[in-house]
Amino acid sequence: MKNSRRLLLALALIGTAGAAQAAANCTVTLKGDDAMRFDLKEATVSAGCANITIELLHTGKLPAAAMGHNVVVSTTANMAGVARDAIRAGVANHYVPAGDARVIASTELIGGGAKTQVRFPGNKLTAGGDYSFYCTFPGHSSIMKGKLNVTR
Ligand SMILES: [Cu+2]
Repeated sequence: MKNSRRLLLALALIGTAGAAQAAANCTVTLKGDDAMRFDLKEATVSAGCANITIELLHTGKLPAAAMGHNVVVSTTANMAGVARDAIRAGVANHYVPAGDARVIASTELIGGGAKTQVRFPGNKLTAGGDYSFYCTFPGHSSIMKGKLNVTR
């Protein structure tokens, strides 16, 4: 009787651990506004996700030409270089350098009231790596950026 109770407790603990693992985060929702801010400074996703979805909602009213936002994901080390080259890529390319291997994922550029999303395989990220998400509209990445934590 005592043993079976212990077994049940052990099973319950295993069940809890399993639930924690199953809570892999595969979706991030970011809001950008007319004050050039993202609502999150940090987000967490799992490299084990078949696909990771990053949603961007522009909660402002200004048009994309004046206050456009996108979300780009790269290693933090590559952020400054990508943001610099993004300006040359221009608005026609959503301020994302075309075919740039440093860009792990990127959304289109949107204006106030719009929303967009990008989906990419979780295995493009490495658990524990140093990644950032940011907006590459000229001048925005110095403020519109956050840390993307990656778990297994
Ligand atoms: Cu922006």
